[in-house]
Amino acid sequence: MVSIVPNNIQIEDDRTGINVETLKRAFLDNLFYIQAKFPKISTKNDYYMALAYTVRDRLLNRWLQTTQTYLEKAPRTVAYLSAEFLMGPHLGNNLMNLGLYNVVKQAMEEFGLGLTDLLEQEEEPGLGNGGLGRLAACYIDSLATLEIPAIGYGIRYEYGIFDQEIKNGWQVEITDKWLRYGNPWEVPRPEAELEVKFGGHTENYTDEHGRYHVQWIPFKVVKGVPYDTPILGFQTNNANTLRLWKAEAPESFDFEAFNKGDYFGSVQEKSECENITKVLYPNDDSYQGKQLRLEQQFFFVSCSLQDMIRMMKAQNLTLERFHEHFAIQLNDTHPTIAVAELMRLLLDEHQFDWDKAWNITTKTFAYTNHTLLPEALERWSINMFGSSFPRHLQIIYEINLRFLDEVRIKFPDDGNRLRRMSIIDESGERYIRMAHLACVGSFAINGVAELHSELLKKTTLHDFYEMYPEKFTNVTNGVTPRRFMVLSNPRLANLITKKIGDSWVTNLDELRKLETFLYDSDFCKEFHQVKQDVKQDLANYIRTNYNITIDPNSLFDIQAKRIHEYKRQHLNALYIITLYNRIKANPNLDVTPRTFLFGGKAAPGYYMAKLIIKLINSIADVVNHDPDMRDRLKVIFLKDYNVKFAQRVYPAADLSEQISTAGKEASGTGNMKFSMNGALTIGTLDGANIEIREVVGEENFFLFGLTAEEVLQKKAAGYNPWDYYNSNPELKLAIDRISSGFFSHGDPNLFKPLLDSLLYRDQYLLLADYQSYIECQDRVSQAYRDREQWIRMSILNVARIGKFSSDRSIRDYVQNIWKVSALKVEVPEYSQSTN
Ligand code: NBY
Repeated sequence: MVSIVPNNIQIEDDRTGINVETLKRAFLDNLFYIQAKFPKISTKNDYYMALAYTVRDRLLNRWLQTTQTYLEKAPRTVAYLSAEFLMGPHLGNNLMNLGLYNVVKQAMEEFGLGLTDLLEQEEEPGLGNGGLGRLAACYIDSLATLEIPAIGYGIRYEYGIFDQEIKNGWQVEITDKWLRYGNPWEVPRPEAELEVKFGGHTENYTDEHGRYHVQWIPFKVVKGVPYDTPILGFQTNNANTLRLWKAEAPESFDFEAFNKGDYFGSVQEKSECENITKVLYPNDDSYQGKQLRLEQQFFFVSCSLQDMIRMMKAQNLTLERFHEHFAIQLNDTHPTIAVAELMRLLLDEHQFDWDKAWNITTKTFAYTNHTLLPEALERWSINMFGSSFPRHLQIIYEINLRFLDEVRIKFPDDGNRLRRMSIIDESGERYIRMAHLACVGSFAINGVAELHSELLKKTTLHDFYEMYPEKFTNVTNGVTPRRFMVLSNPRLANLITKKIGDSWVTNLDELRKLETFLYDSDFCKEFHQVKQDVKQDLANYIRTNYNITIDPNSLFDIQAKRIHEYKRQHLNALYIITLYNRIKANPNLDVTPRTFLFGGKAAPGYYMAKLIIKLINSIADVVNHDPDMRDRLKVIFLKDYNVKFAQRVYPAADLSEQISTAGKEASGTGNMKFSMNGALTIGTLDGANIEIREVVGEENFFLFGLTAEEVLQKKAAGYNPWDYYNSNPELKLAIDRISSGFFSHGDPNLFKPLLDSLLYRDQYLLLADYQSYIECQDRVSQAYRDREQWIRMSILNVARIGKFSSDRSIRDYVQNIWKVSALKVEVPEYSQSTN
């Protein structure tokens, strides 16, 4: 291999050197030449930027070597297509992965700068909503760490998920201007731009061989410009690429319009093109049929597929082998229009015949489902879809025609089945069912936890399971222990490493070795001390930012996730009110002091979720100001929960709230992050909770509530929430306290919609699960009093959580779905040579 590092110029020290003196010089150099500042006039952000560039320089050699290696060896490559990548801050992660954390910390200290302060400066790229986007980020980390050739393809939203403020207890959304101060981690590649078509019509023609073709004549063309971010694995040389697409107008001016004097018209057209990647839709687990959203999906999918085809050409590979070269994972149905777009590219632009194109397509895609909630399944109205993508509509019709023929042969005389399975929903206004297209167009279909994958086969995708049983599989989610243990909880990581060495970081099952120390009282003390110190850190943060003092000796009970009725933050709220009522009734009651912490954003259009936030803040207001509650109960809603803040929160939890209605949470991933950091879980038998309980041991997990099956039975039997309200005095009192206006300055109407929903529908069975939850919470309070036993339970959670490393998930995908191999990147040593 030819070295791509110029060896005739002396770049070693300034750009790649890693001793303290070199790092300091490089930092000052970047401050001067990139930020154009000298220390005296530098802001914190200038220092952050100078450091970010210093670190980026030290990534580039690995990144370019990786790119070159992949280009030369042309290995089978994973393309992870996701409308969301919720990466979190890059600087700390890159320092850790490069092994430069400590030396850089020292270098900064010698300038009188605190590294933690600089890390705080980074505005995280919030290019995702919640679990689904963060999962993509964890998988990108594991792919690089496992040295798997992979590309993450997505959208470079100019505005990511909104920033949340709380005003008078209500959520207020602020636009996320994450690019305001520039993004040092991305490299724009305007030379690699591509064109994407929209709208218009199709025309048929016959070529010189008498073959029939279709041509798409678009109404408009938009340019896609890739922005690349290196994703370095943990202590490897492999740095994969996250390639995010930005939409731009084809030319900066429409000269024709300009010449006609329509200056504003031409500028407007430009801004309409750029609208496509302007903003992330802030809904999680519910979709809205917005045309711009569909255009976002097609835009990034088309760019990505064209990019893959272009790469194969550059490597002199024939497109006949597309499916051998790429395994494309569809992260939910959001990129599923890729099935039709790959067909179009092969048919119309590369003259494949249908069967050949379909064979390639269906050997390329694999589909991950993330939800069973019917309101979250994407469907696009035929009219809307056809107006933006007339050619794709034809292709989808043809796919459906052939598919239904197949169904007819396998299941003769079953008209209902045909109607149920059709890619086109014809029951009223006609819709395209994207999950059906994904199932038909993919060779593998997976859910994200065992229960979820089983329920998919039994319910939502039952017909597809009967049609294609061999396509179905499960890959239980996982999370990266690098970001969520090593980086976010260095105290715990150091203690673990001191005991069992450091190989657990890439082989998380090794945490099992901690079980040997379960009755080692010194270890238990140290483990407890780590938790106390981390809780103290969070308490300090809360005192500084909220002016509320919380006691690190109280039980930190945390529910941090998007706000949704099925996640049941309001069930947690009902328990707080119950405790409050008990103490009011008996001020001398001996209670285990608790601090209830909530964090999470509500979709801006989701009224009920916003009302839940208001309820929590209203309860907090009353509880925190009631002298009877002092030193016993505190309630805090932490605003603007994001990845950066999550890294502070997981380490400090004693108790993790995973209380969704059984059968509704596909997996959950926060549950894993809490448990990894030694929190015990109070949870239902839902999503990955079941598997977490299985591995940590049922005696180390607080279980309550109905099972998924019981939930269905109860509903079928005619569930009536009033029965629970009328027969449970504590529940009645809690609800009555809200409806009386006790938490709303006497206003009985404020929370009425929420209470009506509970009493008249209660589709998530809060009232049915209330008693079981209360009793379980009381057991938690008891258990926390025996601190030594609690610590052992906590240690066992950490020791047995190995299964939930995203490395394991990625190995599952690699072996069972993608069939790709690792390719180690070699980086020639050059930093000593000066010839
Ligand atoms: O994906 C979540 C699931 O709720 C959770 O159980 C699972 O652990 C996680 C990872 O598999 N789903 C999720 O986060 N979904 C979204 O964020 C989302 C975003 C957009 C849309 C739908 C869902 N949309 O239709 O626009």
